[in-house]
Amino acid sequence: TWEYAPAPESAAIANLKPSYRMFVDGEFVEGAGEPLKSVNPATEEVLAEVSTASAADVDRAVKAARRAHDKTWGRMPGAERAKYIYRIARMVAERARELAVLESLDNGKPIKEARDTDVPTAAAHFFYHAGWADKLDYAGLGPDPRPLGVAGQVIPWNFPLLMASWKIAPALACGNTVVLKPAETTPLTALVLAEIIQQAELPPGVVNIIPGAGDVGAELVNHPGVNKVAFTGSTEVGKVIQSALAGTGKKLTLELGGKAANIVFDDAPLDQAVEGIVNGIFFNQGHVCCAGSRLLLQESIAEEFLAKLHARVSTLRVGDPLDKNTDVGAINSRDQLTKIQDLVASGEQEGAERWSSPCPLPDKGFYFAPTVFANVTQSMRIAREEIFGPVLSVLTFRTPAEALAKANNTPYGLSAGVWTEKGSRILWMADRLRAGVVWANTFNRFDPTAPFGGYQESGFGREGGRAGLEAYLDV
Ligand code: TXE
Repeated sequence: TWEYAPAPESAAIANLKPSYRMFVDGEFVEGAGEPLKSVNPATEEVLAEVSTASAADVDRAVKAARRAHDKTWGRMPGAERAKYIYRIARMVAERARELAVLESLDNGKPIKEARDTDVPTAAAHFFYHAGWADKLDYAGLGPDPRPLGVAGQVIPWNFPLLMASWKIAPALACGNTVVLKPAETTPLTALVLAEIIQQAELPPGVVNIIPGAGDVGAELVNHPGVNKVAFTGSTEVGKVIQSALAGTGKKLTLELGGKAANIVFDDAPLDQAVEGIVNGIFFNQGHVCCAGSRLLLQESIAEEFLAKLHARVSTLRVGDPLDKNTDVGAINSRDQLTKIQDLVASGEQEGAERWSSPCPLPDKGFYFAPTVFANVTQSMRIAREEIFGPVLSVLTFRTPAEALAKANNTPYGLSAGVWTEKGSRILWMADRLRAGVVWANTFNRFDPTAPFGGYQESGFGREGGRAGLEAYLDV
């Protein structure tokens, strides 16, 4: 073990404040809910106190969003809305360093990922959707599409700023107004985004950001003034929301869990595939809904591939998220760490062969060593349940048909990966894999032009691309 003390200048770069307030009707205000403490998962120290919304605050936010929709944003020409959204995009890019450090502090993710993925992709979502605001007639939905009204959005903690941008940008481009609830463990960057939105001079009430726990999320999605709900989070909560909304006439999109298969055939360029498998499961500590958490190896290369994989995973540096050389940062919360530990224990009990990287771990903070399970069978919990941590379950197959059957043997269906030199095999597999995204000879590539979303219990509706606009428009 080793001591980890975050560099004192990081708090200054992140412009970290001792307390944060919620953003309602264009103002930062104190919520009447019990304040929450946002913790740095790398040190277990409190970063800031954050005010949360009461039921009355949720109501106020929804009413502000309604007024803004009816009086300003919903009536504004698309070209005008575009100017505001472009302004947000530029301001996110200008404050990239601050946002990246704050995200890394609040979430535990490696700074190089916050810097190279989260923040630039967040800005890209605003740039991309700003371009749509005056072109909605060309969205392919029919002439003169209309906004739905007030969107109630609930997001998770794995990509806090990116999820907020991913949700807010298309809603605004289509003329909707927004009430967004960030996750209770990672509210800070969403509140800086609120500051950007205020400085970009969007009319009051167009975007409202109300921190709180699941009860605030429930209050929001069930509020009768909300016309559309967009939720990203656990499949369990997604199902609760879907039942609660039945019969209300509200539109709903759900982006839920996953158990993606990353399938390596014997003709794949193995070293390249090792890199892709490592990225697929250890990126963001495996806190990724589309993580490649099941590795399917063709039997003839399984032994060689596992040896290469262990060697590569042993070189991953785990620790201080703010160190630019860190590959795997902190687990976002103690609860999530406990969930990972429980599932790993179940894998051992059920007879899978555990290998964990011998890397040293900091003695404070929530950390878990990158772990690979071999000899996994399809009935084990680690093959079926979403672990949402740096844990890979390895299964083997002999034929493409067997690979396909195993890959599809899951109630989820968010993503999959195929590694082979054979183009025809990629097409054959992609055609038959029940997953919203199939990556070929790469993994975890995100782009605002590409619709993202799941099959089956991974949810429904798409985010991003032209298809993503459908979730925010009526014709
Ligand atoms: O999720 P929750 P948790 C999976 C992952 C993880 C597990 C639990 O496997 O281990 O879920 O994570 C809000 N009505 N994913 O407990 O509870 C909550 O406040 C409305 C996969 O963090 O679903 C937060 O803002 N909202 C996933 C958000 O929902 C409610 C990302 C997500 O929290 C609510 C996150 C309710 N009744 C977890 N209850 C992915 N798809 O990427 C909670 N919330």
